[in-house]
Amino acid sequence: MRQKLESIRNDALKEISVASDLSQVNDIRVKFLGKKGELTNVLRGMGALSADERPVIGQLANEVRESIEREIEQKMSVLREAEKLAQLSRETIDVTLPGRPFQIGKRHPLTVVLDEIKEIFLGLGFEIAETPEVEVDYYNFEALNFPADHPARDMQDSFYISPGVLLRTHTSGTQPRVMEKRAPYIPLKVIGPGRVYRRDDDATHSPMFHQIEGFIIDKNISFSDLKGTLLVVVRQMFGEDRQIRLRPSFFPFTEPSAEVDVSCIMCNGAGCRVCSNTGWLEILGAGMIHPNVLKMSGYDPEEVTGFAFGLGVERVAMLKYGIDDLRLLFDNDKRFLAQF
Ligand code: FA5
Repeated sequence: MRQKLESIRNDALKEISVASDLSQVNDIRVKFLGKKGELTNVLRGMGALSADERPVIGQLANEVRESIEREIEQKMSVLREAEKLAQLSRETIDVTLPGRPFQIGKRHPLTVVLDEIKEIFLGLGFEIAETPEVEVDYYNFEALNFPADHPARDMQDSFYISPGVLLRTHTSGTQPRVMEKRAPYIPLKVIGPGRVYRRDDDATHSPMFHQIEGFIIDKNISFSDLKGTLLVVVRQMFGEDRQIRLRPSFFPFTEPSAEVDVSCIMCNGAGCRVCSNTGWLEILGAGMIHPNVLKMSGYDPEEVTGFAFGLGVERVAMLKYGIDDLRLLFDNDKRFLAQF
């Protein structure tokens, strides 16, 4: 048995030394050390040995196994190294190939439009206020002269977080929030940009959209100040040949109130898909701040007056870039977004 073990060792080491690739070495491992391998077979016969011989032969068998395993490991690492070197010599690098271009990101078209509008108002001396998107009933409705159960609340049917707390339906809450902090300071000239939420969903209405609230409070502010300011802003935004049109409307927090349209930039008023063949696109609601609203937030309507407006940012982007479905702005298709 001793001889048998020695000859297994010699045969295995000889075969390992001439093996030329990893799969051959693996076959050798199976042949000698595997479940049905030669060494394993010899060990199975150990039961027949005497009690004296068994530990001696057992120790020798372990030595033989260890020396074969060691040799296999060494050979494998030599072969792996050789394979790596061979692969490196096969691979050549062509340093004259052009590099991969980096993709440079861009601002979202809505961010571009928002920044542009903010810039125009900052130039006119407005300050920017930030107010919360999750709003309490008081600032979204009550302080804007919408008492509980007022039917005008239905037009903005909304997403409630809990009773009395909702995702704001417009940015008009900026008015009472800023006024009650600053009253009786004049002149107050503020814009409040941000996201708003409504139960709407079609080509020109999204459930989440952006508005920019704007308002001025001072002595002797009149409706013509509102009209003049809006005309200046629209012309800076869309070009000097744009016209605006004011249509009578109703908001509980302004009196009188108006919806404001801009002559369509795509067809110059002739009628097209973007403006639904009317020649005009509604971009904002506006009016003179209602005396109740001024009073509730600490201003004296006998002393001061003010105007306010709420501009739809997506509508401005549609008009500026000729987009006929506002939902494209939120689909996150890079082929669409990369155009702006
Ligand atoms: C308001 O939200 C008023 N808070 C505006 C206002 C402010 C009036 C201050 C008076 C004084 P309105 O619901 O009309 O008004 O919305 C204003 C603008 O937001 C619209 O002209 C339109 O451009 C845009 N808008 C309204 N709903 C959506 C919608 N679902 N998706 C995209 N834009 C919308």
